[in-house]
Amino acid sequence: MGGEWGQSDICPESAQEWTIQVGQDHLDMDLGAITKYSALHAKPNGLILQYGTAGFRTKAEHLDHVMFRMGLLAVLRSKQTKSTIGVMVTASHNPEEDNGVKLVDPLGEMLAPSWEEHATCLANAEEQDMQRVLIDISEKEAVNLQQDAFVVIGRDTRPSSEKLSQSVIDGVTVLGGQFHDYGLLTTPQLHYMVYCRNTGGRYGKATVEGYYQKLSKAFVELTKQASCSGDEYRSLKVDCANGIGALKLREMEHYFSQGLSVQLFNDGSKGKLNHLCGADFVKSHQKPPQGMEIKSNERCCSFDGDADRIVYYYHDADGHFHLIDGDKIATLISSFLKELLVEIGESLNIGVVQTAYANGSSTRYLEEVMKVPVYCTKTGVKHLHHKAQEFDIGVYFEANGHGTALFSTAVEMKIKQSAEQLEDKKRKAAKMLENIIDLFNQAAGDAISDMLVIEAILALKGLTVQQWDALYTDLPNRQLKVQVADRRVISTTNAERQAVTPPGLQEAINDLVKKYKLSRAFVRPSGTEDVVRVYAEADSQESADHLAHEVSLAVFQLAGGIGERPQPGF
Ligand code: NG1
Ligand code: ZN
Repeated sequence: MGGEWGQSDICPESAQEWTIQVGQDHLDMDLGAITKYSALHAKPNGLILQYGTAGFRTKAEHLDHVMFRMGLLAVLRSKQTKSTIGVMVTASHNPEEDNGVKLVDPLGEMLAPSWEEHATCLANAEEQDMQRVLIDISEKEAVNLQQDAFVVIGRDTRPSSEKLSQSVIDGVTVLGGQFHDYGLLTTPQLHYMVYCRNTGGRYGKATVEGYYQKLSKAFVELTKQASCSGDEYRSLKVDCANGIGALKLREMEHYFSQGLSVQLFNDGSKGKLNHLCGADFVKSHQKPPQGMEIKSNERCCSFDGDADRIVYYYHDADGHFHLIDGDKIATLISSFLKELLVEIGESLNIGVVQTAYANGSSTRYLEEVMKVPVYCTKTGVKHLHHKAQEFDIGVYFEANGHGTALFSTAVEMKIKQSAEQLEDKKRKAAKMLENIIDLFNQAAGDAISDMLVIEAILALKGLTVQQWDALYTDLPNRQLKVQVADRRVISTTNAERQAVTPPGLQEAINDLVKKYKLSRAFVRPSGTEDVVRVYAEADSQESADHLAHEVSLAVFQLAGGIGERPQPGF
């Protein structure tokens, strides 16, 4: 989320209200050392940041104090949960000058909401109040300060990341926490490490080597069973957004090369991170990245800057660009899983989780053709992840390509048994499912893991990228941003599909939507940028564009727009 300079209303307690209630326990915090080190990572006066959809994100030069303090917080969280906690230094698809940080909870999940609030309070406390906030958090959360703490740290390839991760380490160390610095990692690799460490190695080995081996073994096993394995279709062009994905894919490629050959583009050797390339650029501009030459019908994909998102695309014979986004990825995956379950003869409950940004055609296809129940949650993977945990098999994807599949422990056990006990075709299908389960990163959406899952499914089903794309046709859509004085004036309900405030906005949107066929539109304040996002879809691109523009005008008028009025045309 963009940095704002002003008063925080998130932690309203004034310094005076913090009566000195330092209990015996807090003598275990070396307050003198904390003060001394904190001064070396001093907070710029008045800077207010919020732990948003994906942690803190802003210009790298404003983040030193936040990193130090997140090191402190990770130690408290680790002591409280008696588990390893992760800290990832990245700003994903944001420009190279930005950076960010997020904490990873014990099972590789996003930080619990109550701790997000603590993170915001701690990051925003002025220097003189910092200690008291720290003490308050440990009291509220009943942290046993004598408990050991262990924190693992990863970072992306931004020029600012190395120094910032050192500030995290300073925070961890000053509170007496132990740590392991993995150095350069993709975000999902760090989630994987945390998950492995907290499940006694059952999920996998907590090393990059362990990650490569686990995924590659599953992938090679799967592709061995594909009839067209090894032919010309088993090659893929990958745009790595000039980010960490390039480094890690290069390290990993020889592990899986017998099943797939990858050609890397935007590998960071010249271009700027996320600049005119990467999954976010391709999805939002609906065009190929720079620096990649695409021949017709070649299968291509793009990662984002920290390799937790992936989108596919190709050029058809007429040179038209076709994007295959997270919705179509979820459709491919869930239909394959459903087929395997039918083959094995298991009736497990499988659900797909989307957000309001999912294309209406994908939802219709999943519900009406595939007969898979679809659920909609608020934007942000933590919401999707939690919902997906409710099913035996939960597949979740944001339209932007962030997602994975989750399998309950009972399902994993059942499938393992089936793979041993069943015979012939059923056994083969169960083995396949066993490998697919291993191939998914169940801790977080993961571009490398998702890429291998998709490649395996396409190979096993003998599908070309065009056949995959033809499952359904996306409804034309448009996403826009509107600048307003305070985006918090917009509040929403029904998984962000309806605006509750400001008064009159939802009525205005309803009236506009009525003017177009197959149309839908909604607005919500972004959790990562200081803007209001507008989404519209309709039966033609022209209609979607018009509707999005008209809704932007309504937002501008009713929600305190600033700067220039939204103009038509894109
Ligand atoms: P915001 O800025 O809250 O819309 C964006 C993405 C989310 C999610 C987060 C975290 C869209 C419309 N929004 O959130 O899906 O990925 O960033 O990276 O794509
Ligand atoms: Zn990302």
